[in-house]
Amino acid sequence: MAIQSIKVPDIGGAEGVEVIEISVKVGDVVAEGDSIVVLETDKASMEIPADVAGKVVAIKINVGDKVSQGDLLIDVEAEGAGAAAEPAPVAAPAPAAPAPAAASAEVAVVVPDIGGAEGVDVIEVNVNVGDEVSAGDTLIVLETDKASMEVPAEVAGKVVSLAIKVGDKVSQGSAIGVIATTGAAPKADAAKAEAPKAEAPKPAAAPAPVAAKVEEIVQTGDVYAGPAVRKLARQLGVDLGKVSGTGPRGRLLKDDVRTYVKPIVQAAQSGAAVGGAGIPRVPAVDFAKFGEIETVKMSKVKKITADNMTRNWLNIPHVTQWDDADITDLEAFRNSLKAEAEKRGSKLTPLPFLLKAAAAALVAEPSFNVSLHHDGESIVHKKYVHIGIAVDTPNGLMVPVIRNVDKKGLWELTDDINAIVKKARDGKLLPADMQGGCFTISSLGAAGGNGFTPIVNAPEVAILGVSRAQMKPVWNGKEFVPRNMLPLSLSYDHRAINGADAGRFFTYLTAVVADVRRLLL
Ligand code: CAO
Repeated sequence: MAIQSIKVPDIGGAEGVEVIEISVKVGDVVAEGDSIVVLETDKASMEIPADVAGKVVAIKINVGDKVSQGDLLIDVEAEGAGAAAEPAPVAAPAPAAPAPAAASAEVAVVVPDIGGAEGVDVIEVNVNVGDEVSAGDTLIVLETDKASMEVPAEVAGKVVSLAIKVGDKVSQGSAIGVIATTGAAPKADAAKAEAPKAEAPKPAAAPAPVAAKVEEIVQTGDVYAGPAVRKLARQLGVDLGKVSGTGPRGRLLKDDVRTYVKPIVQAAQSGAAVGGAGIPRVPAVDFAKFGEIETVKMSKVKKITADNMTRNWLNIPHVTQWDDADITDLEAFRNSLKAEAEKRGSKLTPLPFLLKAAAAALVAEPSFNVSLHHDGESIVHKKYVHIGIAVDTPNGLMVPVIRNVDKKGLWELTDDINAIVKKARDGKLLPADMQGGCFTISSLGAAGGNGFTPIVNAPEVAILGVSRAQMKPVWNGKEFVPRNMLPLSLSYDHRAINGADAGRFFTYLTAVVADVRRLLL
């Protein structure tokens, strides 16, 4: 049998990236290219595909683990290997030297009798592969509508694989994982214990499972939560009455407590004036009282965007200025390039023109190409011009960054935009694709609207909002003439930028948009 390990591939240098999903179980057969694990950073999620086909024999990570390039993910028995003719291998080959004193055995751990409940949610996995556990330690926590159940380890030893993850539904007998015992073998027969198979042993080889510890989920006042959640809240000093529940029927989950606590801790650590924590929460409302509803889980990207927006809105003193840029001539130029764009196999929208104009304005007004240093005492001036573009994707809003915009032509920028937007919409952006921006453009032009207040994307200090261009009557000193006017809104961080700088930057930018020949000056 050829066991091959699948490891974390090159993920663009990202370190300590969170495992948010394990898409396979022990026993699954995967084809090359099948997604096995999903990793997620603050900015992107990445599906890691199997680079070898075969049967999954061990899972080396857990949801919530942090991994980097080269870390082990799963072991597979490669396809075509393990033919019947091959002898069954043993975990430890017969040693030439005297056998070690302690016998070891691998024990399959299964869900014990849980009172006949079926398809019960796994709400916690309390151990990782490689952990040493003592008999009685809680391995997993299950929760039904009525009760939560802690499933303890029946033997002491090392967790060698896990066949379960948070969110799985299990019933009595479902596999939890495998524990390699050391010292005295468990109740299973000794012969088996001395020559255990490397594969997960049959549940029958395991000792009788111990009973789950069952505790009722109780409703006290407005709080609907299980004991594990109450215990966590007690440990953290959280008043559960202030936490919104996202579980079935509004049940409070551990993640709800963590989501509540995280911004308070972050604000305290950053020394910021308790960023939003002092603001009363919006009270929970039972919308079902008023009519039919459907509650849908937010994607991780959406949750992160919500956190970032709140953080940026509360921490940055925003000022927004509005202006209309005359794009009549720009549009004429763009239309004259349409055939050429088609020949190149691309489409030329106003966006690359806006990127060029913003880059020129950042060079002309370097007070915009800065970030506030986290020491609160200095300003970082950037000598490069990288600009982020807000992209609407099925997962939520992503802001990939186009590099060296000041040095690129319209066609190169068009190609860069097309490539990065596709990557964003395919969910393939790497953290590095979204880092290093100096400024952001958020274009809602195609969607419509006269104007909006974009939120600064910290640590950048300014962002340009683009609304829908429209023909408008414009006074030219003698008469009203029809001109194609593009509404722009510029939000900036008033700690870094003063109004006079902003006025100059905006005037420069709109002048370039109105007459792109200025880019040559
Ligand atoms: N006014 C009128 N029409 C506009 C326009 C504007 N300001 N901007 C673009 N258009 C037109 C384009 O020219 C194109 O029309 P044609 O096909 O006739 O040429 C059409 O609208 C569609 O453009 P597009 O959206 O495909 O391409 P884009 O380059 O303008 O934008 C992208 C690309 C990725 C920025 C955009 O698709 C997107 O995702 N925008 C959403 C950003 C967002 O959600 N921001 C909110 C952030 S909250 O602060």
